[in-house]
Amino acid sequence: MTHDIHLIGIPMDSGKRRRGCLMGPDAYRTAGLAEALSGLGHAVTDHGNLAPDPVEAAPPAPHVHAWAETIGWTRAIRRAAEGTAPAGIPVFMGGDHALSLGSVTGMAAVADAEGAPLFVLWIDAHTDFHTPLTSDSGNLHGTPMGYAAGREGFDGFPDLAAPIPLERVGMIGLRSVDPPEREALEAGQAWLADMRAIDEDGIRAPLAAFLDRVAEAGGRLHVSLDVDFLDPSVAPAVGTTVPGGGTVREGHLIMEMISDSGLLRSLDLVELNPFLDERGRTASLMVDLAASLFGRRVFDRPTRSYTGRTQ
Ligand code: EXY
Ligand code: MN
Ligand code: MN
Ligand code: MN
Repeated sequence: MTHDIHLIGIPMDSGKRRRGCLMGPDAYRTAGLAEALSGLGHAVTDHGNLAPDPVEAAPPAPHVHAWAETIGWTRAIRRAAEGTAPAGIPVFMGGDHALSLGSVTGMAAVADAEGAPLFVLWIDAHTDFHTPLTSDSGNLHGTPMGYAAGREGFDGFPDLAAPIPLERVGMIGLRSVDPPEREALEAGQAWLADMRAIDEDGIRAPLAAFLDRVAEAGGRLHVSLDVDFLDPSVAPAVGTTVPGGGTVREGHLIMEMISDSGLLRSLDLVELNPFLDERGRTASLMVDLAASLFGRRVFDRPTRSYTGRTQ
């Protein structure tokens, strides 16, 4: 199946203090993302790069970094999501993970209008479930899922038409979760697969159960892929590396299973910092993973239903 894919460049660096993600969109272009996807038969449109809306706003606490700039980005990204998603599958090329403040909430509004509940698969070492007031770092790239799920503390950000309930959130690759995030998540219904779960059960069985939940609900899936899901040995170009991450093959299996499910609605590619890369190897790996998500295969496999049986 081919899609109309809309590449949206988001050179956003306001989610943290270390700079470099602003070069991300052009790194994906240089690594051939559009060509990889059009080579699979998809119609690919590159919409160029967004810029943040001008915003004046005081942060809720002095340690919170780039509050007004991040609100400005969130508004612009939501508009872009709502403007392009009806025509196909948006790919939000980051830029840091604070871009999901706009992409996830924009896609939730689009999915609401389409009558298909949006689920989110957060592929990340981190849960990014802080609020500005629970975050010690004050880096807003650690908060997008907190905002999208409707947590308090984001006054000044766009109102949420539809917060995403935790039973519609899956997180995989977790291995660096702060106490306030763990307390807030442990009580809820999110599907959480930390690296211990992957060590013990692999990718397939747990992910199939989550995809089954999406399919049974008639939902659609927003995939948010953070470079730091991957082990730093294979993906060094990210500012928040955490040892003990996913392998290249685990990354591809996740992408191929989502692709086989037919549930994909939108994609974030986030936290790539080309300044930290080695001859573009991380950018190229992210492009390869996106190609698996959009149908690249070695051989076609028998389609598996997500009740775990092979047809
Ligand atoms: N939880 C830590 C913080 O809030 O500062 C680290 C967050 C890293 C966020 C990156 C995007 O995944
Ligand atoms: Mn900054
Ligand atoms: Mn993240
Ligand atoms: Mn992360």
